Amino acid sequence: MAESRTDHHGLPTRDDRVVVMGVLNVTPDSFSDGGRYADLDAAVEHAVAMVAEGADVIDVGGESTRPGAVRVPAAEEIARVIPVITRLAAAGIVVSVDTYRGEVAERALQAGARIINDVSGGLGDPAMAKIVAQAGCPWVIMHWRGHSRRMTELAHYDDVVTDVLDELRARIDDAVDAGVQPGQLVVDPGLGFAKNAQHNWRLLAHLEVFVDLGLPVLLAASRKSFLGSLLADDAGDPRPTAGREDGTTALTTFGALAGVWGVRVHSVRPNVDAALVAHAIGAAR
Ligand code: PMM
Repeated sequence: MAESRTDHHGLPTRDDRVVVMGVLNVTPDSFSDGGRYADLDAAVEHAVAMVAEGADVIDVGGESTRPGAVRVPAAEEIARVIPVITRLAAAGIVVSVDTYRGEVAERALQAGARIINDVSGGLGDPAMAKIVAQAGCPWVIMHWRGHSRRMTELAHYDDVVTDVLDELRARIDDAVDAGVQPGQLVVDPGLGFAKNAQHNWRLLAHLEVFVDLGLPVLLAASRKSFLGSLLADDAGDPRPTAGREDGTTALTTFGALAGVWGVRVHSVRPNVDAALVAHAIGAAR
């Protein structure tokens, strides 16, 4: 089986499929796996299991970003993520840290994280861009309009595709102005962040405009609520997170065929399979 290799900034890529990033939320309140991996050994065990299933990166997050979530203090976020990152890095696992705090990013890099996954695209902390420029590491910049507490009220667009694209371009320009090399950047349209279900579907339908930016694109649709709404039962109740796996896998196939670099998912094995299927079709064209 092919292995992932890293480019000179440390971003993994593969010849046989898109990169699969396994989600490891070490928070008591994340929407789909919150609370289950708060214990250090259990978190490490789960990460190792995801790597065994084919995850190329483990994305460690210590603060929930679900709509309405309340922020945790930086010290608490650090206390949650650093011990896990230290253990995973020591085991040779490629770790990204899901944070928009520069201080947390810096500590995570010292502990062995190789990628910064910043859902605020640099807007959450003015210190972040300089830290990334200094470190030379890959930086996922996601489209973001504000903290979780108020993101529903920020979900207004003239045209969601062009607005998100323009706002992402501005984030790229800001990053480059701060000394970050374009080759360090990965872009993410930010499904579910200040977006309603219709916005998410429109972004997915036009994924190629993000791929055309010429930077790697990360797609993070796994178990999100727009899937729950689509797959609602006859009474209109959304499908619970555990039942959104097949929908997630369908989007991985779609995203891989649309040319994304990677997918961020909770359940690794089915998405690795989907990524291989998509690659086989692409390669046969
Ligand atoms: N979504 C969540 C967390 N981190 N990171 C990126 N780059 N893109 C996302 O869409 C994203 C993210 C929220 O989902 P979770 O609670 O399952 O981690």
